[in-house]
Amino acid sequence: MELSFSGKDVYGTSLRIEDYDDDVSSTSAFSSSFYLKEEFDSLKLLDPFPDETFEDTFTKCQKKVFESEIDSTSDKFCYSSNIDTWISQLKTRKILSLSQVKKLCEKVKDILVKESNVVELSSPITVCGDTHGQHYDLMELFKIAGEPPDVNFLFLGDYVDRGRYSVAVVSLLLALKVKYPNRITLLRGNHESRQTTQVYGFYDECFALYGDHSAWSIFMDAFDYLPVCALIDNNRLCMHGGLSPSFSTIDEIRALFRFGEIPHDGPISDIVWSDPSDRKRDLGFQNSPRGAGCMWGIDVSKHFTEANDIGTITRAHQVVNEGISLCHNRLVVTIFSAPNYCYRSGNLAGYMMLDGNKSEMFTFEAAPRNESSSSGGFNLFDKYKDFFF
Ligand SMILES: [Mn+2]
Repeated sequence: MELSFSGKDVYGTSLRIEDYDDDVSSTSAFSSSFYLKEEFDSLKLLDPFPDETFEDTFTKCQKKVFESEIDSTSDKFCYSSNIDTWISQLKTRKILSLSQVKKLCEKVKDILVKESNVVELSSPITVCGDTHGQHYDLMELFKIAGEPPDVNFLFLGDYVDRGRYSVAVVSLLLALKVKYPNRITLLRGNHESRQTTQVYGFYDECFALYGDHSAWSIFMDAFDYLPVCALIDNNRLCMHGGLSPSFSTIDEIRALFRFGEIPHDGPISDIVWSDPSDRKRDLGFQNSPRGAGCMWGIDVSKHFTEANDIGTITRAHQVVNEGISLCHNRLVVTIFSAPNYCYRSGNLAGYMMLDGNKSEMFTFEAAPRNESSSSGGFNLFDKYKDFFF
């Protein structure tokens, strides 16, 4: 369904503060109930230890590089020939081996370390919110919106936790980043952190698929390098959560030190955790019911956009029924790209296409999942039932 950004104000009042289980203080109940037996009965995941064909190719390729004593250019070629294979296998939820994850994350870190805290981007670009391990829905998004390198993408964080395929989702997005570093930008969400992933599923999924915590640890090290904001056409500031009393200019965000685990409080924590309040009496900054980040009022949005000479603040982090929602007199846009969040919320997913002054909003429904017909896989529940109970 296509919706016009400049049409009637159908979104104005639809923001729900209902990322209900994101509150760090009320955590573990959801995580354990998520892996109910009945939910797992039909769940099949593909072989977590795929054959090493790609690995062999990679090693051969590396050997060739050493033999010919040509390093940088051949190394680039070597990566690119493997990354294509990785991308196509990840599109079918066939995950990488541990050594491949290691190589992927090393390469990702090389790219991310060079990115600013606030990545400068230009339209045309498609902006997406939370994906949360919903691999079928991410593939649906790419089917509808196109995919890199044909379309430029900005993802606003929260790739892992909650959904059943966090490893496949984040591996695919990281692989696309390696293949097309200038066509896809990945920001950090509050779930790209050690603390959150240990509660909401990604740690458990890594442990189940790789047999220990090493893959999780490698992903976490890579997440430490993700940038926290993007600025599109010098006009649209994008981040996962929102604003903070700790900064009032974009330059102040640029000057932060972002590398490392997300701190419990302060500017980086607020950028990934905060929410706008659409209650008129909530002015300034308020405490957040999430127990992290803060809530900011319409006055803060007005002042921040004027002071920084930008049009809007675009963020994700909250479930919105319609996939996209506007608040604060259209100064703040919330995008959420996980349809039927957690396979039970019934929400539409949204994404936004920007091209110069033109911006269009799109929504889509959850894609059908063919888990029972997955071939060549194994049943995670059978293999790991003792682990989950
Ligand atoms: Mn979030």
